[in-house]
Amino acid sequence: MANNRTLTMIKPDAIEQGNTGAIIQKITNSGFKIIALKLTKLTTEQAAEFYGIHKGKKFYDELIDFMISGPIIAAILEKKNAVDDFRALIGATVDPAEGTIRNLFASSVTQNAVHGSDSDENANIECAFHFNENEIIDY
Ligand code: DGI
Repeated sequence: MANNRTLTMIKPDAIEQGNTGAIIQKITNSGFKIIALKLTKLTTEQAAEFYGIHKGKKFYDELIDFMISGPIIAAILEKKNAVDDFRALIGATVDPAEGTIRNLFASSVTQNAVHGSDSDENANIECAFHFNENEIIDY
């Protein structure tokens, strides 16, 4: 059965450019319920753990430098079929479709405004990475 939770991060570029409100509005208007939310700043170690799968790739250093360059907003979103529906809302890593959050707000392939979990398994891991159970609100 598909998970009903996904993890998003509003990335440093989007916060710096003042796009946080517009992005959250698109997320909630698309039927996602925010059940956990925090402003935080990743350490190098945290960014390296979160993106460990990409270690060694040519874009890795740029990715880590970017993700620690300013604060991020992490959130857990709830919706039926959350992972796939949120990936559709944010758009692809490269050439995101017209009207998607990345199409509207990304500055480059790396500086792409938002993260969305890519599988139910990773959603569970990433939600636990950013939030304790007592930070998740049932309402
Ligand atoms: O799940 P995504 O965020 O869409 O993509 P991912 O998990 O494969 O990669 C994590 C981030 O790394 C992605 O949001 C942007 C960056 N990235 C991925 N592939 C490339 C890349 N950056 C550059 N410059 N070139 C890439 O091919």
